[in-house]
Amino acid sequence: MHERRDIDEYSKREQLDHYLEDSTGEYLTTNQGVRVNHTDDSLKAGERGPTLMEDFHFREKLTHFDHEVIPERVVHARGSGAHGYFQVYQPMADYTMAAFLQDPTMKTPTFVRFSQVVGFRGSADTVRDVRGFATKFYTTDGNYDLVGNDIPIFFIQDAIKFPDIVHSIKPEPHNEMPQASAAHDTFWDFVVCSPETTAMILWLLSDRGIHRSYRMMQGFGVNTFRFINAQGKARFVKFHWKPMQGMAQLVWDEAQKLAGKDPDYLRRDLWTAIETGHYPEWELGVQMIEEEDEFHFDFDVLDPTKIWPEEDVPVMPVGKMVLNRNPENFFAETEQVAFHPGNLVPGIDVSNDPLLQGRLFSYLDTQLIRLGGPNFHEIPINRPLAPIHNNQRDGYHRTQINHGKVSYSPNSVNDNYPRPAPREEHGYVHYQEKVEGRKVRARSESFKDFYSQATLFWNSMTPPEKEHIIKAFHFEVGKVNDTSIKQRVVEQFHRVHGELGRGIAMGLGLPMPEGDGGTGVTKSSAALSFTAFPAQDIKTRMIAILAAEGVNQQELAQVFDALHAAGATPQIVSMHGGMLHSMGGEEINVEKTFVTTGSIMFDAVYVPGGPQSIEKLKMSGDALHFLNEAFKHCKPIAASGEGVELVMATEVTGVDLAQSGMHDQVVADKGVITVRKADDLGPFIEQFTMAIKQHRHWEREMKEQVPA
Ligand code: HDD
Repeated sequence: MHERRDIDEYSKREQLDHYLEDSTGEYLTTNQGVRVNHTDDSLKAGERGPTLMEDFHFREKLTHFDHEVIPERVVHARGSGAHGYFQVYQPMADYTMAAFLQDPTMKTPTFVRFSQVVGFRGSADTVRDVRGFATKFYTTDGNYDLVGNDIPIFFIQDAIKFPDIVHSIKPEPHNEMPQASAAHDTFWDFVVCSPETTAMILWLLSDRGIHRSYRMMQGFGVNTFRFINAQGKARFVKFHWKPMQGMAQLVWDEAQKLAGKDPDYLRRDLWTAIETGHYPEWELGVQMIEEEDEFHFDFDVLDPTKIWPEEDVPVMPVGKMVLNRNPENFFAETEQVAFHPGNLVPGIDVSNDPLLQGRLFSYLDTQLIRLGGPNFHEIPINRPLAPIHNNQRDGYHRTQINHGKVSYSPNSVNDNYPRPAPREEHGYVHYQEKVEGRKVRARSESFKDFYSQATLFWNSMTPPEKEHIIKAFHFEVGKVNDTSIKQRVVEQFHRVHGELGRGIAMGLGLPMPEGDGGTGVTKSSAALSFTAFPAQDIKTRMIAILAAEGVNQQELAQVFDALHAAGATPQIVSMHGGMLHSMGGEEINVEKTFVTTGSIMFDAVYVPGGPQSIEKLKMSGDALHFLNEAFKHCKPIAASGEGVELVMATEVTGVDLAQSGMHDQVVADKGVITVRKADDLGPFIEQFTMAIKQHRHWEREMKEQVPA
């Protein structure tokens, strides 16, 4: 009688492929399916006369066009999506009855949308921002959405303040400036008026605010949820996504330039990785706290501005997600996908986290305006693979054709179908938490420590990470016009740590804050630093190879092939497109020119030798700028043979280079790898590969003196 919830039935999200349209070999038609015989001119009264109302093809086409935009998301408007699947490592039945967390052989289809929070839909990818990481699991028990971010905490503790924080960070209402940026008065006014934002500001101003790739960032469910097992036992949980690609960041100067040169930088990166078969992967993990331990920590488990330090509550690995398919159509899938933290499946429930409670209202509500009515679950990307049966009917854009005359419950006409399902038939049963209290508009006292975890975060940063945070303050708060707000920022963050407060004051040219500052917290947590997630390989890293006519083909080919074999993407960059000729006359295809690219689009740069090529590159301001900029951005630079002379012609400073006469000795200093002459570039390539894996070489203390 009831449909079987068979795993195989669900193993392919491609079931929905019958919604795909392919016009190849087809005639052009109207939306009524009528073939059109001419489409380049409207129907007119005479060749030079007015267009006629009766031109149904013209009117239909224009009317559709006039209505083809929908409201963008009020937050997270800009984003990119990808399809994939999730597989659990081992049954999680002890903790949760969630069907997709039981069978290691089962692949649950997923769709992920990564996003920026603040900017409009057409804004740049690489702005400093929190990034959304929303995952829809099309499980056998219905859709489950994990709607998270790349930062594990939030700015505010209660959802009622969400419109306020968003209004403050969005462009200012009188002149709609600045776009996609927190660097303005209203945001920092909100910050100093709301000390609960303190810890999240540090995360945002750290390197986590400018990730190199969506593929190289962590994700977090942020709010506290519950796992419920079949016996009805509940535990508090927090969700983590760990990128198997390791983490990598941009530097601020680079992020700003990328916003101009390639505003689609993160979108392109994700798309290209999937197109080229480098499927990004994340490990799902959970932190769990027993209900009886709820009050045993120095943070409140319901407070979304707090992490659960991994040293206190370890992350248990749960399974792996692979993203392996790009959307067919951006609008149909990525734009129309609708997430909701309240899309829960049996085995997962919410907590009383007051931010989450408000979210449970907001997401459904926002889709009604954005997607134009209550039937957005019928849009293919939002449809569950589990069947839908209920008595909901009609409404805008209804596509389902319901059978029969029964649309109410209980009924006897249809033997009371569709019937509620008991728990053992996977009916969702809400966790029976005991709740009592007075109705109050109030904040729990246990939420009111706004500084200890900010200090914990600060303590956990390496010296370069601390420097980046302080410089980020100089930029963000340096753009604030109101001096009293700036002064209050200094004081607020002086309370986190004296070093931080003084560092901010120094760059802003403000009076030094009084006292030592700080909270006295000395604890740190290794998992909070970028260094906790090193890359294991150089796959998908973009490597520029600077070359001109007369390049040394042997050197170029050895390095190119080795990088390519390691999964990196080497690309020849030169002054003009088309073909180059090597010293030996071989033809070499130029992939990018100094006009179409820049060092900011690459993770590392290599200069092969060839006297003629190097003489030409030395005369090119673009080539010299390329290297200077890569150096300043702390990227690996490698040069062999005469290539070393190009590095010497730049302003690169404070590093040892291979001197002429050293021949096959490889010199590796602060990520600059050079060799003068070698038949076998193996050891050179090895050093270069290690430097690429490390990604940034912060130890270049002279980099500030290099123009870029
Ligand atoms: Fe939210 C979108 C993540 C707090 C209200 N949110 C949205 C998206 C993500 C998050 C990733 C984009 C989903 C997509 O790609 O379509 N939001 C978070 C996280 C939060 C958070 C991790 C803190 C734990 N959000 C939050 C609060 C509210 C909202 C407190 C309101 C009470 N969020 C929304 C929204 C959006 C949204 C207005 C805009 C578009 C949408 O929902 O579909 O409802």
